[in-house]
Amino acid sequence: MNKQDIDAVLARIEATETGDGNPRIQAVVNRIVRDLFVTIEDLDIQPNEFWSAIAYLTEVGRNGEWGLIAAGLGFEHFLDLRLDEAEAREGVTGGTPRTIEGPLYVPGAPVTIGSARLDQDEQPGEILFMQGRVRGADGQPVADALVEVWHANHLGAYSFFDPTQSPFNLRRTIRTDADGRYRFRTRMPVGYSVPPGGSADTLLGLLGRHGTRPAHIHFFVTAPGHRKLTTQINIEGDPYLWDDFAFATREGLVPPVTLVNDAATLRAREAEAPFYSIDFDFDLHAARTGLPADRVERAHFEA
Ligand code: MBD
Ligand code: FE
Repeated sequence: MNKQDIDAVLARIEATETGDGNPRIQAVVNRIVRDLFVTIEDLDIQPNEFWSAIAYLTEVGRNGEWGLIAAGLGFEHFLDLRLDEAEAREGVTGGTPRTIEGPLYVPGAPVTIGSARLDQDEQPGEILFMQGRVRGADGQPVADALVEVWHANHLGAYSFFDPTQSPFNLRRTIRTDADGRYRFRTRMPVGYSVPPGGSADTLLGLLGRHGTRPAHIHFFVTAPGHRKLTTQINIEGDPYLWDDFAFATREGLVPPVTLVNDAATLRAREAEAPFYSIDFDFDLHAARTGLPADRVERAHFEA
């Protein structure tokens, strides 16, 4: 079909809208429909292809993999880049880089002050201690900040989604102490891969891509008067470090990992074996009006 004929059918469809609709939704939906009509025309999409796409979208809705696909197709990273740009336009630069939340956060983890032990289950994996400070834009430590942390186990599996782990294993909320410090003991995570045979796996396979993330630890850092930080750190040396299917690795989020094996420190930390240690500070921006929303509302799986 030529462009005028496509414009004519789109105009007929849009003309059925009354003033009662939501203008934002009208603008967004009409734009997406237009872009898809043009895609169907340009790529000569056949009816069988269209209906197989509908069946696929239906299946993804049923099996809850939209979050994986949003990450895997790069949408979630793209939204981060747009937030970075919007902040930079307002003069907000520097600080700890943001990176994607991902689909595996579960609200309601136990809260502790200053420190936490995340490996509540008996589980293998190298012991890891991670510690540091939350700081404000002025460089001063922030007391009473909330550091929400969640990550996968030695098999790349997250509690809640993996029913063999107890609820909230490897998930905690730590309130920083008077010096703005947090620390936790956990087990070294291993990279996550999308569920084999699932919708995300099928799609990525058809794209000739893998569905694996490098080992990482997620954080939300919140404190009154500061912008919420959503970020992750990656474990250096992971073969997928710069080949993340979700595009979340960023400069500044790959801290050095040191191995601690002197007997006195092991005893002091009550560690049964040599452990890894990561020092990492979170540098927040000051909250103020005129900046894009930092608290992203999205549906979560609920424990
Ligand atoms: C994850 O653990 C994750 O962080 C993302 C973004 C996608 C899938 C699994
Ligand atoms: Fe993750």
